[in-house]
Amino acid sequence: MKTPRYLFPSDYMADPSANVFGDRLYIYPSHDRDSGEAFDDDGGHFQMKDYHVLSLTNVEQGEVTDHGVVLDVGQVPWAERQMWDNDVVEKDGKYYLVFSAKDPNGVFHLGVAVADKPEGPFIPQPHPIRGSFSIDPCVFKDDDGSIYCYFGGLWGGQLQWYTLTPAATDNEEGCVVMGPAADKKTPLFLPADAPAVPSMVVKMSDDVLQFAEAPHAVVILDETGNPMKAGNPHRFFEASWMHKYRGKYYFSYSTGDSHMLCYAIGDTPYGPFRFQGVILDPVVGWTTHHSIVEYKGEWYLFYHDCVPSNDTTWLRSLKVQKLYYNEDGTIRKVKND
Ligand code: FUB
Repeated sequence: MKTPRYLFPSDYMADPSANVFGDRLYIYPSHDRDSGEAFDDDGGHFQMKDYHVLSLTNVEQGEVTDHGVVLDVGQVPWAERQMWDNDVVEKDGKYYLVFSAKDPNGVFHLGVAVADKPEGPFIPQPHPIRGSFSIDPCVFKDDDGSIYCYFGGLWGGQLQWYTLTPAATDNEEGCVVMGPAADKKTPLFLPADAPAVPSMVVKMSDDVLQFAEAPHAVVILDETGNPMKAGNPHRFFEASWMHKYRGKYYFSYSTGDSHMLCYAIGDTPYGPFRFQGVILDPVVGWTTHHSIVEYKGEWYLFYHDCVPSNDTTWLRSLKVQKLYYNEDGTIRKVKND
């Protein structure tokens, strides 16, 4: 595969979460549409209403099956709008789609919908996950069967509304989230030397419907071994993804307003994670968002860009390119051309 492949030219989709179930590779994307909402820093132009599931057996060429609408916002009792990123995990033959959407008060939460098959249809729970907030869930199943959810996104993703216990920011074991800041006035731009707002990680309950604990901060250590600062262009912004390679935990993410995909490596699902580098340079379009998965012995980066929509930032197209590791386990930067 010398050049990236556009996976689904017939529709605009984004934020691909790729997972292998059985012998097929399934993609759980956001379904972009032109709602007429103007561009703003809160992502008000991303007014998605439903989810499709795509699947394939050959990443590099051949058919991509569209399984159609598998969940619509109108079916979700607690959600009103903006069906953003989602991901799916399997447990005991059931498939759990964890997704982000806004409630009627304009607050993002995470919800769960359950199916008997990876291609759905997914039946939503009546309420969001208790204590959930923000966006961009990635559900990761570890080798011992434990399931973790990584989530969070800045600005329109509202993560900056939630405050951490002071002890937590310098505690490598993570922290407890205190709940929404009362005034929701946390500035979008923190002082450069303030601690970066971290992604969150939380173990899921045995039934995969709730958090089993309070979320912890995903601490990313910079090149000096200290937690990343808010002014670092490689700091976390959104689009958490977790994968495992040779027994190590690879936390990858978007840097948002500096438009890169970066990664950091840790020894446990909770981290801390040491920053390693850039996986993908900025693409056409404001957002960048991805997943990394092994399929049939090859590793792939699934992502999106806005080339087909002539840089219309809310109309994104799914792409895939091969991903390679160096001998020391670091990832080679992926070429987007
Ligand atoms: O698709 C809406 C939002 O755009 C996602 O939640 C972010 O990660 C960004 O890709």
